[in-house]
Amino acid sequence: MQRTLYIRPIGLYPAPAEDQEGAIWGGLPIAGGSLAFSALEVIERYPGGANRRIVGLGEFMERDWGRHTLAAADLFEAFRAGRPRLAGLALDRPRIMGIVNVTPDSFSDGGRHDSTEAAIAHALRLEAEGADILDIGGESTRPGSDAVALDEELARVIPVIEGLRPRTEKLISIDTRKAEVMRRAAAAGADILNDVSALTHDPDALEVAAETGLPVMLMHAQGDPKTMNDNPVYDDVALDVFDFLERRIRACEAAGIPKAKIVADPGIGFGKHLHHNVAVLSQMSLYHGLGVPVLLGASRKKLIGQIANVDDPKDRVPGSIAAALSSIAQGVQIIRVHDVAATRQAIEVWQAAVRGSEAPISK
Ligand code: 7PJ
Repeated sequence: MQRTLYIRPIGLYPAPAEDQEGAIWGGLPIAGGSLAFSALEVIERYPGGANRRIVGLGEFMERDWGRHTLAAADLFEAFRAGRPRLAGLALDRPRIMGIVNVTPDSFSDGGRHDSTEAAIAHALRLEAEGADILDIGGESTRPGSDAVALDEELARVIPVIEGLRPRTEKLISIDTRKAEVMRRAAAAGADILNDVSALTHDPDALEVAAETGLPVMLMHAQGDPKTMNDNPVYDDVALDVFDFLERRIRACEAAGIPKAKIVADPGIGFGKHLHHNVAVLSQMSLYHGLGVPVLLGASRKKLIGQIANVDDPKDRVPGSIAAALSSIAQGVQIIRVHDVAATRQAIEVWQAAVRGSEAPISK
């Protein structure tokens, strides 16, 4: 089935407390969060293109949407509905996922034990800086990178999860495309499975993920990391990504993973040119129509360097924060970052400024 109607909430502003009950005409809280939307971009897709127009919330509610009536009602309900907790974590405010890379190039070259200890120490530092989720990854999936063998990936990440588990109550996610790594990470105490292939890379991943009973983060990518940015092609990137994620959510549900345990991520930098990345970034609120929490991972990525002309990823922190804040302003619930302290500071000040209240979002 090819979707022909898409809706993107726009005009988001802090929801006044009394609006949370549903003052329809003035604006609706998005996904039960702290931002309300007052207008919608209605996108009608046809072969080879799409019409986009903006309608106020009142007009949207009153209008007869004809053959789109069911789709419009479904999408609207997806925007409106609150999101259940994810592995116990409330998603009514922005959450930070801190990146812990356990790859040989990322930590000391003093051998396996040293790199395990360094990764654990790094994760605990990110926790102290305010991360809500610690994302452990042993396979670099950066553009152009080679695949990592199963034994090597297990040897990198399992000792880190085992060592970290008794030392933190924060959520631990495992960033992997391999079913066996998922299984072993779950046994070692991981709380969430994060797969940049949306459980498509490993033929066993869907079944194994369902067996673990853990929540899954499904990311869109076009192609394999090695070659994905050579020649990505889309009809309309933001909508194609929506369709892919919708299909993968359905596949998960069919395999026994309920929607309440799914997070969707449009996959910035994965099989996307700069213009694709900015098209997705500028339309992040579209993905709330999937009816699940939305995740952004743009931290230090190439698009930041391309936009602002910054070569060294370590120098891309300010641009990464700008991307994070623009997504949070579109109601995105989880931001995956390297620089937790800086991102957290930015989010707290941004929130105080938009809400006119200095109460921290923390805890
Ligand atoms: C992402 C990821 C992302 C999710 C990586 C890097 C490349 N997982 N794993 N989303 N990126 N969910 O961090 O630059 O964007 S690895």
